[in-house]
Amino acid sequence: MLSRAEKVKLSRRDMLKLSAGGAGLFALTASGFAVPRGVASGGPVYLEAFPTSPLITDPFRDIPENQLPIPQALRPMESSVLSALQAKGEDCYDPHHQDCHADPTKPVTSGGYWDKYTQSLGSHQICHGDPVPTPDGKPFQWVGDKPVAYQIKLQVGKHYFTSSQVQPINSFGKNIVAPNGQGKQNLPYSVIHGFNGTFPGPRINAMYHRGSMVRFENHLDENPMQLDRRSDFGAPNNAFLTHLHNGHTAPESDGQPHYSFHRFTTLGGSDGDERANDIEAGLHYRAAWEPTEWVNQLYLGYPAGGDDREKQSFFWFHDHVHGHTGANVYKGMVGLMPIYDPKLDFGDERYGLRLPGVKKDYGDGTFDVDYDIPLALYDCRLDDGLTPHKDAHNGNGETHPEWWGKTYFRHFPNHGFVGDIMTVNGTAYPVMHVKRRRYRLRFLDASISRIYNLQLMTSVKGPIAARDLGYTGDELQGQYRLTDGQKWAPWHQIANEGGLLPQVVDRDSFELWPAKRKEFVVDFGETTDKVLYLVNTMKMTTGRMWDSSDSKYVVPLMKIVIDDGPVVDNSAPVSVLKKVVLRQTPDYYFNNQVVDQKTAFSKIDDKSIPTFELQRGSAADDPETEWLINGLQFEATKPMISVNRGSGSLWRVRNGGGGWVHPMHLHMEEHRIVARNGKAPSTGDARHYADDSSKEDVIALDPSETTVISRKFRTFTGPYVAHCHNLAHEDHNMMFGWEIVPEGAPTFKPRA
Ligand SMILES: [Cu+2]
Repeated sequence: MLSRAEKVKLSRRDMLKLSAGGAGLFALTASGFAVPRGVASGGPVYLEAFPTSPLITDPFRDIPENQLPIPQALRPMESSVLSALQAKGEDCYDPHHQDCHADPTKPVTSGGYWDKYTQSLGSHQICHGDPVPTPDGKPFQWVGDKPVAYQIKLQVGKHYFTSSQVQPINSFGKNIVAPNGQGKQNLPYSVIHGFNGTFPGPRINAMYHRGSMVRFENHLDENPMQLDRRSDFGAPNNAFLTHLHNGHTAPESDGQPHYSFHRFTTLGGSDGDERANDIEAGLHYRAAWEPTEWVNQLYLGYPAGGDDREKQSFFWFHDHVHGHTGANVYKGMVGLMPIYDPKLDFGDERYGLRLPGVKKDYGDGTFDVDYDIPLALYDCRLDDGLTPHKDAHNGNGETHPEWWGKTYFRHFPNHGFVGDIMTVNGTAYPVMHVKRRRYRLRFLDASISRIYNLQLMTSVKGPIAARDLGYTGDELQGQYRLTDGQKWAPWHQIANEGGLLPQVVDRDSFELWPAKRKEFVVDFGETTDKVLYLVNTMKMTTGRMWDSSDSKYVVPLMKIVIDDGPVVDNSAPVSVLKKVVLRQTPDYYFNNQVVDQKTAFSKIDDKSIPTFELQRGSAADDPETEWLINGLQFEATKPMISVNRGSGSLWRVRNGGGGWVHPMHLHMEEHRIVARNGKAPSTGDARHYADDSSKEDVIALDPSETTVISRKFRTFTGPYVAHCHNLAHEDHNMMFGWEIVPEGAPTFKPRA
């Protein structure tokens, strides 16, 4: 077996040299590609050089091949598939047979995991239909006697980011020829590892009170289309670990490396095989589902406490293999899961809150909703064949001309990873046709590091290539600019990632940080314009944080064409919606007591509150560690904090450094912001106000910012994680494990 050091190809010293590259200050070499300053002058050819993607020559073309893809609802597993699985002894509905490592005849009732959490590894701790708590003590109303069962295969697939031709350019923006000797040409496919082989993956439209059982299967050892799948990023063992971000989900269905460490090592009663040894030696990517393996993940559709006030609205599911989360997500492991509510928000604009949406019900537990559109943002870089490949896991500084035009990735521990092509639902510069009526737009930032500031604009001149405006280097990011954009601000925000807001909040523009979601009602009947552009105005040339503001940085992401003609719109007019309480406000907790906002706020300096500080730093025993929390790297064997099931408290989460921002994500239950830099949300930073007024699962942490949040830990026991969702930070250990133990069991807090 290779040693740990041999498997990690880049040493700590290499990392420090990398860091010397600084804040993405690139110089341009004679050959036309960018390298860090200080390197171009003759030092060793190093590392953090990015390719310049070829220019997409016909963006925003209004042709069928360039329409915005809108994922449609995944339908249930075929009954023949289900019966075949049952015949093999792999019944999705067997609560004790959750994965390919479980033995249905022997639910484990001993061992370290059982002793600590009183749960069996490989079993579902709560099933659809089980008695679960509700606020009034009445039985929780499950819909149907079983969850809807889905099958999702992790598959190799091909993906085209555009149907347009592309022109190879260098970082000066000048035309060059590709390594194949051709200039303008079609873009080749990029190989993805996707849910059912697509990017973005399938959309599951879920409904509260009805569970979804998703059987994820790893088929990444198969290549039926015989694609050229050589590349150098993604988990090296082709593993997946799917996390439903941020379902109220038991650890065994949560898809994260704290649980999976237990699942795949001896602590949980495994067999001490080579895989367990690898994981204990630090190869955490082996604690995930490898080819031929499968797992049934159960998403209950049960809000925390059975409480309507805890219902959320827009999940997404993505990969979480430790050390390779960024690479695997970038390689395509992204799926969308709006969750509706049979009481007020069930996808039918005639009833309940009357949010925009016309439902097509398939009668099998699945449905589609027109005028309710998910928009997943994702940025990428395409190989120029000239830029050397080398990062923390792969490459030796060689170039790959044969990979020209395909996705290029670096683990890039210093900053993060930003692309120069920005896509919506996997397509660069698409067109979306809409009618003059109200829509529900659900935004998701599925990027590794990029933060967006989004607006709608009109433009007479239309998009102009950044290079034609004289921009070079990092200023080429986004490829196009609007030079005469006029803002149209129709954003009526109704939800964030924590679910519906208490009330509609009007926005001029809005920031979207990695993994965050924001939902809006937009009324295209309020404008007489025919064409609008969705634009990004946040310049962010490295993964650290945004650059200083630049009013000329207006990058069009998507063209919206408003079609005239008769419309039917039964959704509530915005003026009506504004008078409605969308959501009853959930509680705050201090010392396991429900408290009001004022009391919670009065406790923000209390010494009993645990503090989690996000820091830059290294660790002697892991050359990949670039980030720490409370001085520690992620350690799957030692949770940083232990809490009792049913408890609730304040946590303090702080950005310990001035040079970076961190989207800090906490699994399991959403939190509420009690204070941001010592101020209550209503008096705090207006940029974050709408999120801070409700629940959320990602804290947007500005440089050196301190937040105090209110959390509760209901329903399940077991190991969870919290981590930065700049996936380059997460993959380099800005994560901590935490656990929920049964009521009355001993707990601990992080060291002061
Ligand atoms: Cu971070």
